[in-house]
Amino acid sequence: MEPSTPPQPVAAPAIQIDSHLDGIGERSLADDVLDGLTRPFKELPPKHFYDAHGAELFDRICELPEYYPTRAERVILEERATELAALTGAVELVELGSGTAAKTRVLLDALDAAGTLERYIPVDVTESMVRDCAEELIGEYPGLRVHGVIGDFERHLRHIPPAAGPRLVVFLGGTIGNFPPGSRRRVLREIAGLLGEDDYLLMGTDLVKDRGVLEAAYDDTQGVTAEFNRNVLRVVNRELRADFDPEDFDHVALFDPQHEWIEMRLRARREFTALVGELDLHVHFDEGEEVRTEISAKFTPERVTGDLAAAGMELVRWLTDPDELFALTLSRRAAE
Ligand code: AVJ
Repeated sequence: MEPSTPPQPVAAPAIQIDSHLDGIGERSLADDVLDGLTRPFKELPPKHFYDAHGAELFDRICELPEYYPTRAERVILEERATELAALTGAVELVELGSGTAAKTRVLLDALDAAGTLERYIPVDVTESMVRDCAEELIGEYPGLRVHGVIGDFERHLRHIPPAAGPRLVVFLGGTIGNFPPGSRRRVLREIAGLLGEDDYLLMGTDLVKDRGVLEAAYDDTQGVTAEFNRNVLRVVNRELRADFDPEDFDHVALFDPQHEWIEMRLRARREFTALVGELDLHVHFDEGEEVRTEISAKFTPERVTGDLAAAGMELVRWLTDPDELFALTLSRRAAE
């Protein structure tokens, strides 16, 4: 008989990454362009800003003197992470739209210091960012496991692995504000579906404030936001063989006080017709005609609690920075 070794326990790999993207992403751009650019009031959804160049421009936006949300949110995290770790006792952190996970480390540090941290679950459409960040994090936090989910948080939340213990789901940056009220509640309801009895949601929302401050944050003097806005046309040109000249458009950012949201638009400087090759579609613009490219909702405490309640969640903590520019809310599923 062969000498046999006793069965060894197989160590779970530190990094696991599952991809749920299957080329449907490109189809969604084609659908969005066909729908959005043939409407009487043209519109493109903001998710198409973020190719590699767009992600880089967004990182530059976060450093701009006018763009306060990133800094304000970081201040709140730095001040409250220890308290959040103690309160949630989370063993795992699920992050929706993780990107480079820059602010996440503040929370990981606090959970690590509390001795509960076991697993980080980043959910993002950009696989390279999730991979790079997973490699870095397992080096920084010995024993941490990273389970990346490559997908779109509007479509792939059901692929998030089941909780291994109390979990904290984080949705930072104010991205929830990119959804108009109806879809916002739908997204929140889906997120609520990820929460068990012992789980919490930590969500960032930008707050209603002086119009000048808001508009400056979306129309910086260096023109970085304008380039970010025009980048959606470069994405459409490349992915759908279109011939837009981004320089044919002015960047517009306006606060709509009735809806309490910022609207970004691209305004045609002249009349022209563009061709979207992949769709065999001619798109006509009059001089001065606009495409809405983003709404970014600004919240009051009432609106946040109302939206959470409509999605079956209740507020546990309202956390804000000293200047009350931005809020982080900790919430959980409401008792039935
Ligand atoms: C990443 C969606 C939160 O709405 O403030 C920044 C994107 N747009 N400047 C925001 C953005 C213009 C940003 N979010």
